[in-house]
Amino acid sequence: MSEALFELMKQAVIDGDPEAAGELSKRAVREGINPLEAINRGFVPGLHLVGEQFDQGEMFLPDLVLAGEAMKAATAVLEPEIRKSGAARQTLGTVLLGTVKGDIHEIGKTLVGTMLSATGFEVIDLGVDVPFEHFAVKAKEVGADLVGVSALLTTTMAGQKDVVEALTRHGLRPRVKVMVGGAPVTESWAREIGADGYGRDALAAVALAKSLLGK
Ligand code: B1M
Repeated sequence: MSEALFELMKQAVIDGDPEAAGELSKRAVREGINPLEAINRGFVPGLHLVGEQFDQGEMFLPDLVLAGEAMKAATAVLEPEIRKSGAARQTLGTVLLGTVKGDIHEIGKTLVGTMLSATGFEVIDLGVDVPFEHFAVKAKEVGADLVGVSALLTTTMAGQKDVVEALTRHGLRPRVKVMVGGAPVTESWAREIGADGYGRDALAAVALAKSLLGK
């Protein structure tokens, strides 16, 4: 039953159809399907397929844009449901989150933020294309415990290192922890740039944030 719905969700992203993606998300909510599962098993496989076809020159930038719009229409319905389901209400810590300079991919970063806030972290999302220094200035201003830096492009990953360095220059390390993530990012990259950890996906990011802050 859910499998058929997940297949329609995947297709809505491939078709770049925000209206269908939104409607299917509402249907998932009505049918009591776990919203994170709808994202991960329904919509994300569609994005992966679009990404692969774009890579192979079988789909083009407008397809990527529309697939992104469809995904955003889905998360606009599903992320508030994830937040509602958050059981923990005490603050586990303050997380500053953003996508690094030069990179405008926001879907994965926003999902990580939603999961963190549903778990009980206070999340301040700086958005996308965030200058390195801004992470440090803001971290100081809000008293962040953890800075999360997302990068989706091999060309912008290097910016995660710049953020670690900016935090060091501002005297915030090692007190303020750094978590990195995004499709091209790996555990060894995190180690190489002096970050405290790498989150493979939104669930792993929550587990990592908890362990880094000793929760
Ligand atoms: Co872009 N894009 N894109 N794109 N795009 C990729 C990333 C790409 C892999 C597609 C491909 O070629 N196969 C490729 C990168 C290649 C590379 O660098 N090796 C690519 C490219 C090339 C580009 C452009 C350069 C295209 C162009 O202009 N010629 C351009 C760059 C723009 C820029 O940033 N400067 C571009 C633009 C775009 C759109 C704007 C059209 C759109 C984004 C829309 C938006 O975000 N509002 C877009 C999209 C949609 C994609 C794909 C198809 C999907 C990304 C996504 O949302 N995934 C992507 C292909 C792919 O990833 N398979 C692709 C779903 C999301 C839930 O997963 O973001 O991986 P993800 O996040 C996961 C984990 O990575 C992790 O948890 C999340 C949830 O599980 N995670 C973290 C993420 N951040 C984390 C942070 C953490 C911890 C975990 O801690 C802080």
